[in-house]
Amino acid sequence: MSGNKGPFQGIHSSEGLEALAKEQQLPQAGWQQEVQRGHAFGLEAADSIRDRSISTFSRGELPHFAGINTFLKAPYLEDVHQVGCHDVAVMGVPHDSGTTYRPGTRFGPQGIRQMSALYTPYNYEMGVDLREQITLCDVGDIFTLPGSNEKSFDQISKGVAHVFASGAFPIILGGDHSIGFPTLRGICRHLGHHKVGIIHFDRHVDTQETDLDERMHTCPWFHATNMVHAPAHNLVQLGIGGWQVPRPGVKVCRERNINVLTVTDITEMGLDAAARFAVERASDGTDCVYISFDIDCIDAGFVPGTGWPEPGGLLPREALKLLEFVVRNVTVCGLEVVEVSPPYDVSGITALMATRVVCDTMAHLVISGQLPRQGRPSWIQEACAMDVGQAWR
Ligand SMILES: [Mn+2]
Repeated sequence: MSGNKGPFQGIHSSEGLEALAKEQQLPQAGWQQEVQRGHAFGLEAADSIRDRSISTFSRGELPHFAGINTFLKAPYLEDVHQVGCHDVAVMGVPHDSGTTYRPGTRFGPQGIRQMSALYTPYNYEMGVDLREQITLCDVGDIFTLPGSNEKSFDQISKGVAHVFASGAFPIILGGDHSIGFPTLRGICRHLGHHKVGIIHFDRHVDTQETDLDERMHTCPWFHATNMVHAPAHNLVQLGIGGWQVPRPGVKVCRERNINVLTVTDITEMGLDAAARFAVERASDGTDCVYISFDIDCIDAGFVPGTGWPEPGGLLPREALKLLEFVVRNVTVCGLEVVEVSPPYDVSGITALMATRVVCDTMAHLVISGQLPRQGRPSWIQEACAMDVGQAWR
């Protein structure tokens, strides 16, 4: 508790007051670098402008409505060979050929980037300033092929493997949920003998072998948990329920001892207990945990821009608190946020929610000391093992 004698002393929560003090401790070097970059690349402002931090061409966060929309206005990294020089790399996977009902998630990465322009890199309660505390880049999108899930999967695995092996923390913006299998396959290629658990936020189990005779967005965890690196008993599913859970997938969850928590389970256990359960199961015998966040785990009223909206999901505050408890208490190796479909969105609120999930995760990684990384984690192997999944057709 700070010694702040603000007007609400003794009335409102200590978090609000503590945040006032935390902000003062944050450096400003990242901001100063951004100003210098603006001047170097975008010219100093016209003579009439008194604030000399402004440049002629917008080259950073400001103004929020201007500029080229990378994620959070992070520098666009055109040369992916340089990705290892960054703590975090955001990449888009504009793939929706695994969709079985409402399409449009191929526009998800651009929709999320656009809404992310609304955010500053600073969070009040957490006292985190991402610009000051980590280096972030946007490597752009994977070159997916809408005519073929399987060829797109190969592209996705290769791209994710490259970023993961570089030591940069991978954040993947989907895309439909079919990408869950190839993203994790990319990570598994560089795990050596190490193992990965999966914490999966969703209304749907996504565990059936095929849907409409192909590997669709209802199928990623059947195939992911066939990989030796990703045991099924380390898969935890949070928020499952409703009228869109296919019975073949339920059978697989039963047969493979997958951990399924409904929304009622989570709210009755309490968010911290549910997160503790998820962390324990996902990390039991594994070296790191992958987080797959399907935006439809949240009640459909908050996320209309998605492929299979389902009422009765988590409230945004519940989902964010669960995410906080999970990320701060487990070794995280990557994050994907999937199923944002801008054509079905309203005022960009679904994309905004996805932005929030990504930014909150980065902040929790900073607070828990996982970012910036002090050297390459031991579970990342330089050698690439292509043969990690079972043969498919
Ligand atoms: Mn879903």
